[in-house]
Amino acid sequence: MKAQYLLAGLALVVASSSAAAKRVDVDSSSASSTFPMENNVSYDADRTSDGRLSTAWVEGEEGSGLGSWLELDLGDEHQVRKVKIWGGMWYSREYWHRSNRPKEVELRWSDGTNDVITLADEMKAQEFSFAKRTSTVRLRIKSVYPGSTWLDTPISEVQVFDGEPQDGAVVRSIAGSTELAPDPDGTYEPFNVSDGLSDSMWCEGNEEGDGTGEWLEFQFAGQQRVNTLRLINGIGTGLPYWLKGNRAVAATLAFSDGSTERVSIRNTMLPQEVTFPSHLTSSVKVTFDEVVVGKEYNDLCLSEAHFE
Ligand SMILES: [Ca+2]
Ligand SMILES: [Ca+2]
Repeated sequence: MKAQYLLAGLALVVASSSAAAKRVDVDSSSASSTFPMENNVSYDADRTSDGRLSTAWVEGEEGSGLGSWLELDLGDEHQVRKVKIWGGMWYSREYWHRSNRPKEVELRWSDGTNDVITLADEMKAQEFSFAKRTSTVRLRIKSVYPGSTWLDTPISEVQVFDGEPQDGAVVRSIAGSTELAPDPDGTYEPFNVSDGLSDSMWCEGNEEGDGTGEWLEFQFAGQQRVNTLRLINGIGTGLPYWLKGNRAVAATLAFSDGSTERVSIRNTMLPQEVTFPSHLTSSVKVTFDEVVVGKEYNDLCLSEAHFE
């Protein structure tokens, strides 16, 4: 949140890569080893399914931890279609470069078969498609891209999807009126409101103003009936950051038939549900009409937004 640039005047579109797929809740996680807790920061296996990029599992072996594994227990068997991985230490761009990043990873399924994937050495979420019936997903590190400072290999987050229809409206793309330029902490693109992570966010990048009048437009895969917007208002990283950014307290929802609804949004960091009369629509444009100004960054941010 250091530099502010207006990236584009009107619309920045980031397309969703996925068809309808439902995220599977991880029941429990385990690992071959874990880096010991330091300064009250845990590197346990369950940090890879806590919905936060700023936390990670780190193996606790000597050296690069080749052969170390992380296992996600899905509880029941699922038809797994996709695994999405945030490899390396996503706490910040600097830490990502200083730590190892996994390169080749063997995915072992509960029937004992496995697939080997190769991650690119890029700080972006990477998705891999499968058609596998399994109750567990074990990720075993076979090779790494070496970090510039630390030898250990972290994985920050893993999401598993099955073939069931997802809850809520299937989003094809999200456009924003403006977007804050990437900085050492990451990107602020519109699609960050749709990734299931509380500490990734869209922030408007208009140097003028507090975010009033800025908008996000959600394009759905066909017509969807919606009456609820689930959201995390502001910077969801944690209370100190949340207090620094601007939050929305009122918005106008415009639907594809031209009708609109005005809604109030609570000024809270907790996940909230905004309800409105039901509409059948192929898109919703959310224009933020009123904001509360934070203590430091004069930018409106939204961490999650899902229509149902
Ligand atoms: Ca995490
Ligand atoms: Ca997010």
